[in-house]
Order: sequence, then structure tokens, then C-alpha cells
Amino acid sequence: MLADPLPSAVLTPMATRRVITLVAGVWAWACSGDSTQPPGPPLDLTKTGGDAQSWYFNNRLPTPLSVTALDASSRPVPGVVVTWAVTSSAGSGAVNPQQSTTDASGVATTTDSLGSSTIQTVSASFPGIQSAVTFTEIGSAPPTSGAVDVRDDNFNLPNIVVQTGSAVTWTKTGLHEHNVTFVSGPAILAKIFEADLDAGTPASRTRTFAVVGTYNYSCTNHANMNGSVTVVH
Ligand SMILES: [Cu+2]
Repeated sequence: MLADPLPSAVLTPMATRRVITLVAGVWAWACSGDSTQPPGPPLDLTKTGGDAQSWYFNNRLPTPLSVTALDASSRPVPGVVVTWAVTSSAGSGAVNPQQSTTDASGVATTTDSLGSSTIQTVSASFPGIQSAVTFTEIGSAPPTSGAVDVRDDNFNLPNIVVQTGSAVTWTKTGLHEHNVTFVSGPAILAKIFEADLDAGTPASRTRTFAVVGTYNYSCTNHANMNGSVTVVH
């Protein structure tokens, strides 16, 4: 029995079938492993996180790369030393660490920094693996400026990325009284007041972002009117 069943009205026949399939899948998984039996030697790796990210040249990817070591019965294997290597051309980045050991859940991770190439591939393997797995990441140049519309009642776009040293301009396009109040980040920048955004005084204000990190801001007049500027190298 599901702990929190959906109202029957939203359970179309298709949705009901999906729920049944899901429950059956969990049931089969729960019964397939004999928990008293230790896993056998590792046979393969499966990617469990960090593949196919799009991020910026010479920056660390937001999500670490992770793999799970599996034995012949697809049980996770702890204690496997996984070797990570950038397999694309020179200048396409680096992984750190270059070796990591699978934990109690069979998972090993590394951090991955992009270089200056558009495509970066990283392999994960261990001695005797059937075939190494490959992560493929996409690099691009970060934007060198940003523009945010201050609307009724949201920021558009709410979340932007710029390179260090870039200026971001907030321009009032709505009619309500708004402000830009920085609430967290590497530095708390000066608040942009309603008067700053009123037409003609001027209609927009700019802040320059010198330090890498994520700056969060809000309009204090409207709940859930939030935005962020992520600054990369
Ligand atoms: Cu507002």
C-alpha cells in the first residue's frame, strides 16, 4: 500500500499501470539480492551521476562524476579502486582525485574541471573491467554580461551565469514597486531601490561581480520574487 496514495481521480488507467509497474519493479529489486551474501568481484561500472553536463571553460562542473561498481549479479561492490582519466585532447580539463575507492554503497566519485575544449570525455575503470564507462561533458565560454528584467512580480531570467568581472543590469519593466536586495553570496552588494529602477532616474541599475560564487537576491516587496547570479571563472 502506498503511504500517500494519489486521489483516484488523477490515476488514469495509464498512471495506474505505471504505479503497478513501479511497485513490481521495487519488489523484484528487493528480492533479487541476498543481503547475507557478500558481493562478488566487480564486473562493471555504471554511471550514477554527472554525465552530459553543459558548463563553462576552465570551471569545475557543478555535479561530481560518480559510478557504482557492480558484481555479476548487479550487486554494488565496495572497496573497488576506480581510476578516472580525461580521454579527450590536451587542454580539455582535469579530474581530482584521479583515483577513488567505492564506498559501502559501491559508489566512487571525482570532481571534474573543464578545460578550454568544447567536448571533454572522462573514463572510469578498474583493472579487469569489461569495458570502461565514458562521461561526455560540454564546455562553452561564459557570458560576459547579464541583463535581468524586473517584472510584475518576478525577475526574468531569474537565474543567470556570468564570468568574473561582468556587469549585470536590472531594468524595470513592470509597474509594481520592486527592489533588488542581495541576501547571500561571496559579498552582499548594494541594494537597488525602487527609485533606482523608476523610469528616467535611470530606468536600470548595474552591479559588477568580482568574485566567483552564487549571489542570491530578492525583492523584499513580493514573496517568492527571487533571483541569482552565478559567477564563474
Ligand atoms: Cu517586487
